[in-house]
Amino acid sequence: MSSPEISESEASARGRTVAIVAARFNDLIVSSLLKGAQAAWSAREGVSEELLVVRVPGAYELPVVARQLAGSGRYDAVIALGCVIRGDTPHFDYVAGECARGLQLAALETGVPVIFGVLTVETLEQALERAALSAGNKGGESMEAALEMAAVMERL
Ligand code: INI
Repeated sequence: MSSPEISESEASARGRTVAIVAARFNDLIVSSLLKGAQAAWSAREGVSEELLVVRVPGAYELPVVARQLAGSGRYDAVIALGCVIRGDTPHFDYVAGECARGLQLAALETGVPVIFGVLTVETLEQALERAALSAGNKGGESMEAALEMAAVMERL
């Protein structure tokens, strides 16, 4: 077996298929994460496929769709994008916790990487920082993680 270590530059998008599931809750933030992910995809050498983007009401609904996409056999990786802000909700822990748990389960059950592109923050300001289109956009980072994980899984 060749080394499973993948350098970032090796993780090209050539021949890859990636699906994104994105929450509509906190849409100002999530739309920006989506743009970051789409920009990172388009910037990669070798892109040929269209990205599939599915929208759902909130972060709590991300796992069921991620599980369906991951289990379809059509995608090398699935990215879940959302934003849960503690200040907004007394049920932060349930929404954020179940979302994270469900996304990990979707990955473990299917063997398809499911990337956790969900911001879990205290304030809107913290969310805006991580959704900025300039640098450190969590959506863009999620796309990079998705392509790296697709390459890692292919080698194992
Ligand atoms: N969904 C989010 O994505 N982020 C939040 O901050 C949030 N808050 O604040 O409650 C939120 N709630 C909705 C939840 O994800 C479900 O859509 C809803 O409970 C219906 O199941």
